[in-house]
Amino acid sequence: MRLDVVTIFPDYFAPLGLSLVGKAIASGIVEVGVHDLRDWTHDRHHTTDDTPYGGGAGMVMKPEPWGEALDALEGLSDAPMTIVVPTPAGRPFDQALAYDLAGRSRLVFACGRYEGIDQRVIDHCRDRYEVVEVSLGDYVLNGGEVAALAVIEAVVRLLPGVIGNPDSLLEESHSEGNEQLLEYPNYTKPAVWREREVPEVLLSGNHALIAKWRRERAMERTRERRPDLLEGDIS
Ligand code: 6GU
Repeated sequence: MRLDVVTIFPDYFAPLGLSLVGKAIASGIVEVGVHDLRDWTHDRHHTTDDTPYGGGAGMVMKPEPWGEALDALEGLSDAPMTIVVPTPAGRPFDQALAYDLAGRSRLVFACGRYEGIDQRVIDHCRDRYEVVEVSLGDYVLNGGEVAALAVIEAVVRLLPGVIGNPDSLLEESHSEGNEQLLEYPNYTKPAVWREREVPEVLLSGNHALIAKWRRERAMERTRERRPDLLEGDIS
């Protein structure tokens, strides 16, 4: 998979060199390019935004640098581009969308400020590429960079060969749709820590009993914290 990111803050993407995503890059499973939008400006101040037509607070990103940037990126690979636009006005990002994006050969992240990119850029892209506007949730970030990092991590860990033990992915994929529950609490050694004991059932070696206990804890948590995940689920 090839990933490109266009941003006015390329430094935000330094962490891509770390951890699991960094290893995926080093092993060639994913190829990443981070590009400074200002490289496609032509004025002495490298202007990327301007005041909104119709008035209002904040600034809107100008279309011309975006048009040039995306034209330039198109030439870097033959794979068809999916443009991912992080925006609080987007479709809620979830595991199903992460699997969808992981199945594509080329993602281009267009990171704008939260007031957004001139709508004509998105419309122009929709005529030429697949476009997915994604939101991480109902809160506002200053720009798309942190959201793009989150989406990239969620997607790259699904690529074949990235996760050492694919069983952990299997468990997740079984927990799609109405089967989705929050994870049960986990414990490791020591068996007693600051007078707190690990639940006895987990030390029993009785795998059926352990599975039952975990499902009950997961159900309890989900009912308490995310009842929306249980809607329409009769179990
Ligand atoms: Cl994807 N972008 C911005 N700017 N803010 C957000 C978001 C995305 N998701 C939640 N808040």
